[in-house]
Amino acid sequence: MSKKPTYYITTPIYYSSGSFHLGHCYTTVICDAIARFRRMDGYDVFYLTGTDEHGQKVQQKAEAAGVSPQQYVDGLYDQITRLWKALNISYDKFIRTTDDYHERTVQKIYEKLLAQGDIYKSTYEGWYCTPCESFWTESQLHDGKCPDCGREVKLQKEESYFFRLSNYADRLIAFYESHPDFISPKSRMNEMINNFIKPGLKDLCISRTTFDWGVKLPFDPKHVAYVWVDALANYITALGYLQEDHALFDKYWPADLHLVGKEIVRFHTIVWPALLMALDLPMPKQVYGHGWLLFGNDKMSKSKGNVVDPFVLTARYGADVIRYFLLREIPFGSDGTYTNEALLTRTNADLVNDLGNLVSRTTAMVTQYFGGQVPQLGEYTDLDRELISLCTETLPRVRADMEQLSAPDALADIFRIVQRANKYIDETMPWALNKNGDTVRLGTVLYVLTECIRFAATLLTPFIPDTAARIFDKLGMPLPHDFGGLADFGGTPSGTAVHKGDNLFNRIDVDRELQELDKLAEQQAAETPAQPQQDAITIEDFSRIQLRTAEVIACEKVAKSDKLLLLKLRVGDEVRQVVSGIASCYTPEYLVGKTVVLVSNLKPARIRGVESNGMILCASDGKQIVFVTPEKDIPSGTTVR
Ligand code: ME8
Repeated sequence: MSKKPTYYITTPIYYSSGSFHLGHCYTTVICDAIARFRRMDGYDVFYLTGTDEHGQKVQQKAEAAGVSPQQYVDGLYDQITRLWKALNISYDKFIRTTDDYHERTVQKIYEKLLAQGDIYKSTYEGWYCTPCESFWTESQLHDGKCPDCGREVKLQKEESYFFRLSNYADRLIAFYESHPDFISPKSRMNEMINNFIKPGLKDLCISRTTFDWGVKLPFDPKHVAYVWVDALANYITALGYLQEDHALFDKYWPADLHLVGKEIVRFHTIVWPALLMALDLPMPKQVYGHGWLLFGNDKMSKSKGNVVDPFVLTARYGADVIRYFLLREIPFGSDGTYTNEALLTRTNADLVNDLGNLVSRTTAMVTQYFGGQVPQLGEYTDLDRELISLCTETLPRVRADMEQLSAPDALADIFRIVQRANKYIDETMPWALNKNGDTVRLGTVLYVLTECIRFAATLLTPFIPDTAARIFDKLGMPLPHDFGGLADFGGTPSGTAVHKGDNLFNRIDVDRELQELDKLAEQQAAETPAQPQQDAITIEDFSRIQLRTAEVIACEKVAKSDKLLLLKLRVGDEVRQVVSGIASCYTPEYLVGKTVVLVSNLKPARIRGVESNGMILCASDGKQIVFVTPEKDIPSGTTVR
């Protein structure tokens, strides 16, 4: 027997920094359908997914939740693995970037890059987007914000290690040119070359010192690995690269497909190949950047509060309804919109009407007219032959669609069998054949229909595996593990015992269900605790601000200003002068003798030429300003926290 060709497919590893929404399921469900299709089509498949558990964002979220980063990522790991189970995801391996073997290998990779001169130490100065864990230069920002997600960026200056990415620009372009399918769809290749490589590739900052939730660099442990290098390495560490047991690496690397969302194509087609070149490893065959699942006009995203909960949807409708929608409705490579209505309408049209009806009508007629046994086959007519050709031509079509990774086209092709078979029932009118006692023709018609269902269900197995299994159960046949049974029309033995059983899918009353879903969403919103703000500060951040009580011992107006007062404050043993913009609400006389709260470690500043050494805390609603004061007497200079 010849050895099976290998096929290594990966999803990105998911950030462990929030809960998961339907958009997150998109990449994983598509990869799952591709992986299942390839397995049935004779490949030895390795499907990898996992979680991206390090980084500043995770550390901040854990602090905000009052748990350790490890506890935090354990919780999210638990959540995502439950989600993949609910969606029937058939991954071969799940990697966590906190796994020991991964961390050790990332350290070895850094050591190797350092030893060969691909890494050097310098100072990073530039802009950082924490939610995207991305570095940007001033000129790359859009209106001062992150060009990827539009959120605030922070100016960072820190000692860092750099990867000599700039050395790889020419080799990258040459590689893209000689491998035109490497970046897909094609438009994304031009985007990479024109927007990122041609303007000049800068060396990449690949270590951080301002937090410690990451892989420590073995040669300088106050640095942790940049989370994107740590994350990208998962594709090879999971296979045993630089480890004692590297059999999987030898067998499966290079990857056949890294399927990723379009916003992270840049990391996968510039940083990742450059790192692989530095490590002298073969390039992955393809990086495909798919579009987004939109909710209204926005990318579905937890931070934008438009989350559709996949746990709720899978529990309510089952994995296959959600899988089918994601695989069929969103044109591959482009963005697609999610609405509850689109989900329900698509389910009713394709799964309830087309597929469900074909199976229930056929099994009901076999039961009614032939006591539940697949009848004998008579002579085929031209009409039968048309349907038979459609069935036998569909596997090559679906194979070609899946070569292009297009599940929507593959499903459209498979459903052509289903739709044509439903029409065939109307054309052949088995009930009339029964009435006329034409048992031979009736038997042939029902045999042809049973075979059509077998063909469609076999081809649907990678996409909606539970439904396919239920159909085969009704047909009294084992679920096929490959497409071998599609070589010939006529594979079903006559006499096979069929049973109708429950409907595959029940018709959904769309209006009523939409109301139910709205109610559920309201309930969920009421139960969901307010999300920590995007730019939430840590307790350490807060502790850098020194607040102290202070007594106003003198106060006067600042010359030529209607707004400013100059206050003299006693802060413990010290006297300070502070300028405050509260003249519209307070007279100097009123303030003398009052206790205020002072930000005592604010950098001194000159306001209208007058030195101000601190700031007093006030609340303002836009109309009035009131200063903050302790509820009871307390000595001046007391710490406030
Ligand atoms: O990017 N529509 O992780 P992630 C479609 N940790 N796909 C979506 C989506 C949406 N609305 N929202 C998210 C990361 N995704 C990194 C990857 S890999 C070395 C490191 C997709 O959890 C997104 O495009 O933010 C990506 O493919 C996947 O979910 C994980 O995103």
